[in-house]
Amino acid sequence: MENSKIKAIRALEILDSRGNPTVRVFMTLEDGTRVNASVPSGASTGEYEAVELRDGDLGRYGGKGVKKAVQNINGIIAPELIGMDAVEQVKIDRLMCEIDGTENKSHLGANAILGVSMAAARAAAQSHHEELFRYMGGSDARRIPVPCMNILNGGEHADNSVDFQEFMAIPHGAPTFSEGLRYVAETFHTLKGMLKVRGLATSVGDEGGFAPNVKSNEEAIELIIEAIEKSGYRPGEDISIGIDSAATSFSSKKKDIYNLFKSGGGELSTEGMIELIRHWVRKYPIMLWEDPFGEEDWAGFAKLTRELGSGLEIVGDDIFVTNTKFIARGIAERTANASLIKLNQIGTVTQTVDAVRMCRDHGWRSFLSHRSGETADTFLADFAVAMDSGHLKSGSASRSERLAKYNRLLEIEDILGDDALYYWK
Ligand code: 2PG
Ligand code: MG
Repeated sequence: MENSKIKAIRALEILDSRGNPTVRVFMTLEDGTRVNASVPSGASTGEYEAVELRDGDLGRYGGKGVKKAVQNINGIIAPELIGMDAVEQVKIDRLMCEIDGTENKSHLGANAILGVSMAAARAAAQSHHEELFRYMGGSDARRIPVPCMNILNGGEHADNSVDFQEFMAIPHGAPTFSEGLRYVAETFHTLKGMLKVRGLATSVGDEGGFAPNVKSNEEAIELIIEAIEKSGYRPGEDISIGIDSAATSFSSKKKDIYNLFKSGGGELSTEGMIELIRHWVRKYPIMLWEDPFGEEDWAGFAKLTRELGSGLEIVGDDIFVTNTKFIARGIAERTANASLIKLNQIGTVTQTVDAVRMCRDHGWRSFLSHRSGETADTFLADFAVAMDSGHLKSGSASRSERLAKYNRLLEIEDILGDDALYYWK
């Protein structure tokens, strides 16, 4: 019989894919199981996300050090958790929230709490000789999410002329995950060739997508559609488009004014933005739109959902921050029809599962997501299969921290063999 009691927890300050400090947690169980888990970090963050504790010591990493979070794990969390069974995820997570004592985890830091929470899940799975996706999702966890590949980056993730943060290629028409991944990776390579021919930059943004200085946001989507066709795929049937405007990053809170300053596109009201989206959705094969409005523009979200929600997945990221309090309001007010799900926005595995469950219970989809600052940790891939979310985003077909998750999904597909499922809805 495995003894999955926690024997030791130790944290370390490491660097993420942007070279900024983040937290890695090592956990050892009584039966000798030893795992680690690393915490991601966002750039276009929502105001109400759980707090990522940073040292603020300008003498180290420009204030971005996480020594305090590490110390909170080693000095406060570890002594409380040692002796608990790693399978008791809900108890472990609840206890950490109680010790923290704040609503937004600002005392211990969501980066400290989440690292331990993820490590506990991974340790419990390993101790019980289970794959992580099966340990968390049960024996029927077998749907591999459609990879929404962010092949063109803008917004706060790239120094270019594109306002919208992410342009995703979604291979919903592929027969399997591995074929879908191939469809969009090939499209990524085709796009690179097209950019070269046009004399545009082929350097990549934070999530591994290209970041060219195109003339308008519209040119970005047209390039992608051309790349899909040139790769031998049918836009709208094999591959469709998803957009994350990350509109909070170019909105003025009070006035609901959107300033497309990167492209020089001028200012748009909420109504003007709806008009743009309506026009794009009519013209292009767009199936998903994340954060079309800023986090304060609940009315804009609801209006768009009323108008286009039957045929378009409208995803709230900054507005819901993976928090059941905001998702519940969104469900009551019909703000959207899906929520983005990011573990570090809320800060524990249990609360993230709660957010997914709330979505499922009300007919909403949950869209599992990495952060723009990542590590090689592949927890997200297993988690997405366990949550049966049907789709996930983990950046582009470049940068190893992005591909690590897609590669883990290839492994899971291989483990499942003929039992693996792959479909959009
Ligand atoms: C987003 C994410 C991930 P960030 O806005 O959806 O793509 O970006 O991690 O910077 O918040
Ligand atoms: Mg987003």
